[in-house]
Amino acid sequence: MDPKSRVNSPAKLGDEVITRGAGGETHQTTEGGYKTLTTQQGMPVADDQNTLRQGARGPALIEDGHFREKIFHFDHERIPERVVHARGYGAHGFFETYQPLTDLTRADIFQRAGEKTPVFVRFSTVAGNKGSADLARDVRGFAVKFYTKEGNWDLVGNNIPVFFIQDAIKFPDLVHSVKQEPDRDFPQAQSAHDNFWDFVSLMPEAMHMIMWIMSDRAIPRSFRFMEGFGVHTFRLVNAEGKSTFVKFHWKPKLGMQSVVWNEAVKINGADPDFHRRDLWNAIQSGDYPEWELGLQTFDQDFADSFDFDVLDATKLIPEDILPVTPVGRLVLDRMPENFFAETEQVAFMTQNIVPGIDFSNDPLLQGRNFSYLDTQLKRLGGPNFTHLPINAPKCPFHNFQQDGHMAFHNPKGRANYEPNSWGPEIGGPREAPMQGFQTLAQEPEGPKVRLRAESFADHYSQARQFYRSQTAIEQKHISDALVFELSNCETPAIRERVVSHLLNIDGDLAKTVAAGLGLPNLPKAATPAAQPKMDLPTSDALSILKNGPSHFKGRKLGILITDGVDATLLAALEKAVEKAGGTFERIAPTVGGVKASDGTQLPAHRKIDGGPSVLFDAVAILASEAGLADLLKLPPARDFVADAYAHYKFCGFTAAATGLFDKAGLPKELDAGFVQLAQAGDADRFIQTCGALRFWDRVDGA
Ligand code: HDD
Repeated sequence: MDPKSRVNSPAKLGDEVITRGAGGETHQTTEGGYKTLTTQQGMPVADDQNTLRQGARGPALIEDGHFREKIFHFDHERIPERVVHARGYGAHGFFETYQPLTDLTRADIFQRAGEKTPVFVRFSTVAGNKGSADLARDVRGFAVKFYTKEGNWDLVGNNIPVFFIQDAIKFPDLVHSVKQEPDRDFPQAQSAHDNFWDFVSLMPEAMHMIMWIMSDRAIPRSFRFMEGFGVHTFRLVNAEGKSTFVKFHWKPKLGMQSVVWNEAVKINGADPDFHRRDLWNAIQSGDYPEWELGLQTFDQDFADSFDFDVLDATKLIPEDILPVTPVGRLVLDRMPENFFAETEQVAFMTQNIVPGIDFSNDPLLQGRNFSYLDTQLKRLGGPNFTHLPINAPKCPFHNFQQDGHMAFHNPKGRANYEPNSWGPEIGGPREAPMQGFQTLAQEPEGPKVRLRAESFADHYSQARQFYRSQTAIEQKHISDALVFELSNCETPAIRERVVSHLLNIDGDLAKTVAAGLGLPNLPKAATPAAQPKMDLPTSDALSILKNGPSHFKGRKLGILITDGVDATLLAALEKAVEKAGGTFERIAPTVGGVKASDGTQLPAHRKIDGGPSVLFDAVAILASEAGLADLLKLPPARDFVADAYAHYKFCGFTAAATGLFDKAGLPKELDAGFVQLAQAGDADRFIQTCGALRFWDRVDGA
């Protein structure tokens, strides 16, 4: 061997060498105990640093099969990203059934109390590309694959209970309008542009959903703190064939929480992976996120008497009218071992249901049932994507489908058709009329038509109900969001058209938005397709803040420290956070940390530039008199407190920290969101205070 080709050989790289390869395990290990690097064919590789060439400075040779294989594989690593919901993050876990629901459904998953069913969940944003930032203002996907004993059931939902459109035929238009504009390929992961608002302003049915996505629901603090919804009306069918309508809800055990918009914008810069990192950290540290599955069930009489059509996905059924009954819990306790193999290749399909669950005639759901199979074929490249471990059922499965690209479940034996007369041993599977899935028998309703039902025509009443159910703070966030988004639209007529719809939702909202946009005159209200029912009772369940938690569990404290930090106080604070079920990070002028009052060197988790306060739910500034000067020199330290103040965060502080507050321009008179930490005994009280999550009283003064 030419000694020069060994110059950068793996053996010289020590611990950093990672070996892999199909046949790697079968070879003797080399220097240092590593597995031998091989090609995909299992051939041991002697040199992975240099292509084969004619002379040390000569051209590459085509006989270099190892190089060819390596570069070929690399060139084919990518698959098409999802056309929507491209950016997502998944985790494994289980669903535990509380009580049998045999009266309602024969679905196997709901037959036994305490039954645990494995699940895979993928959360996502909708509009952005795979590499977009987590805190886009957007709907979040909440897709759950239940690996039940009678097949995979996919509940492919969102964190918002309604949708933009009523009929699936408009889905491509909706998605085109919100994605990057086709001529310029921007803006990325944003609805704040002309095409989106042009489209929705011409589709009044979107108005209810518009209220939701302009609300704080569209900027959740974490996947762990958001609700999920199946959105459509589905059916449960029991063993006697009796059907009950159902809407599915996921309620986070930790309560709901969102960020404020200015925070979202800054998080996207500071940590574009904020949501995925949060889920990763929670699960890796054993703090498993949990949701309860709740059902709203109802019969045809309820459906007939309800104000809206239960088949219309732009409408919800308020919980005050039909309470949500918890029927089980979802726990996420394991991250995928390989993101691509699991999270990227997982194929959710609304048409994956199991005996005991059935569809309603919701035209959006019906259309979705056509779409998902196509998209998986496109993304995953062939009909055998169901063989991938993440997509295969965990129960036995048998059929006569065969061959195709990459088939790795291949039937054995002679029979590949049925009926056949080969007997049960070699003849393969047969239908099971009693056990198998039976579609609920339904009479057709009328002639074949392309027609939207009259009962779908009220587009404003529930939008108004949603807006009016919010606290004043949340209403302000909605109007601020509308002003922000529409200000990014270049075409004045589009802005006016949106305001003309807002006038049908709430006059004050319309006026506030018009003023925020500087519209010289209010436009005329849009002509409704049907007279709206208008004044529906408000519903507290629609507000995040009316349902806020009062604890710090699952939340994170950012502790800004300096040299000379009071070691006892810091230890007490960290203990108090942990006692409350939260986590903390120390932030310091350097990541090497600080020398504490007792002389110990305390490492930091982040340098101040990389640890802005937007990454935390509350902050504590434990500056010492001696260390204050260091902070005053650092603009990010000033931003740390100025942002925490502007984002209504609770701030614990030492006397010396007030010097930083002055420099950051905070008011002299600190409000009750600031809690002085004079001694270790103050730590618990501060963390309890932080349980309110934000000091909203600051809103007017900020
Ligand atoms: Fe969809 C993906 C949720 C309407 C067509 N959708 C997708 C995902 C979620 C939803 C969570 C990501 C799944 C994953 O993590 O892999 N979609 C919804 C909800 C809707 C909805 C809650 C309305 C209530 N979707 C909808 C319609 C259509 C689609 C009306 C088409 C007619 N959706 C798709 C798709 C996607 C998808 C193109 C893209 C990637 C994928 O399926 O796997 O087929």
